[in-house]
Amino acid sequence: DYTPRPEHRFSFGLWTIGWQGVDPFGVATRPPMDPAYAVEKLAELGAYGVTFHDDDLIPFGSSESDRDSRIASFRKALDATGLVVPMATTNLFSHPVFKEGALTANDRDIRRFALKKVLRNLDLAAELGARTYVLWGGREGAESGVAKDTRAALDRYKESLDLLCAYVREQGYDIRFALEPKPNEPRGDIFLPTIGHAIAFISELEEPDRVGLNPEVGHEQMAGMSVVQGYAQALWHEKLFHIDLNGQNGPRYDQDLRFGNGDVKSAFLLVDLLEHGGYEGPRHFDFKPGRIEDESGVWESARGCMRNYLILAEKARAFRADPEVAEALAAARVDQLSTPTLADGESLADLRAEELDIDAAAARGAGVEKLDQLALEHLFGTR
Ligand code: GLT
Ligand code: MN
Ligand code: MN
Ligand code: MN
Repeated sequence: DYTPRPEHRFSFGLWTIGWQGVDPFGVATRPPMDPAYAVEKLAELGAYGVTFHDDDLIPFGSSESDRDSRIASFRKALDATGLVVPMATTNLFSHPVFKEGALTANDRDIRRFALKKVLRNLDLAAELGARTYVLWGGREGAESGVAKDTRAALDRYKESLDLLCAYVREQGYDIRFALEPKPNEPRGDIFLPTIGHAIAFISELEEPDRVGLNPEVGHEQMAGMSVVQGYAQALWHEKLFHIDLNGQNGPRYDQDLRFGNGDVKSAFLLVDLLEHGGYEGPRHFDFKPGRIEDESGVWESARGCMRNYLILAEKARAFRADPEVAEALAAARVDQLSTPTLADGESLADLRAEELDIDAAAARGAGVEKLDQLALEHLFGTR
């Protein structure tokens, strides 16, 4: 049975199910959704968590009293349903003030305002118990390289992260930051475009342990990257703090499809990695219910994200438990890769003294086709 339950730790952004369908060519196709209502519906569907941008909860420019009552209504829904807030983030991209950038805007006063906006929502995130704070730099980038000094922008990005890390430490908040890479859209070229760029950037920070990643499936695929290798490398660096699951069909605009739609095989291998590779965070969905749907389609697609995850998790388990798969894995020598190239106590001299039968080694087949076919058949449901 593929019924989502809180112990599966599925979470959704308020901006996902609440997306009204505004795109670059058309206006909203759905009415706004009250955050408290969204919380109730998500709990009903079996999710355990909800995440938000400051502006999802408190529209930009709200008065103090409006802010308080909106937070109170959200809290009330959380308390009533038991839903938690594992992650929060800042909207540093919608308002026109951020059109040229936020933490890396050329204008210093705008950078200071952006940082202040993050600080304010960070306090709320801590109050609501969030352990991860995401930074997606949607407007951090350029269309024309001529008007943006990339090295100075990275200095300012680092400065912001260093200040935020110090703030969190001084406040004693149990929060880590997660950078979300994306190659482009809305900017022509966004800074920290891939998992690899972001990991390299983190190593330059003052408190690198406090900063990791929130990679999104579709964003890596927009860049033509293997999302499975990307997530695996993030895990290897112990940087997979949080994830954005969704679907995408190759390099094109950011589709944010329901998880499972798009590249199904990658979704299968990704779930296998998450379930068996040591990822312990929430299974968070960042998708957009089709603009062509009404509210019932919104909940259908949210349910679909979770069901597809559970179905793929079961398929991954069955794949690994299949004796023929075990045989094919052995034939493909997959386990050999985990054996160090030089054994304990050996030296390079031992390796140099060895003679490889080059012709025999070159003639060996890899055995991958058989294994891959078994994987597909598990996926297709014929095994
Ligand atoms: C925005 C973006 C997402 C990010 C969110 C976090 S907001 O919808 O397209 O990929 O994860 O700021
Ligand atoms: Mn996306
Ligand atoms: Mn998005
Ligand atoms: Mn995302």
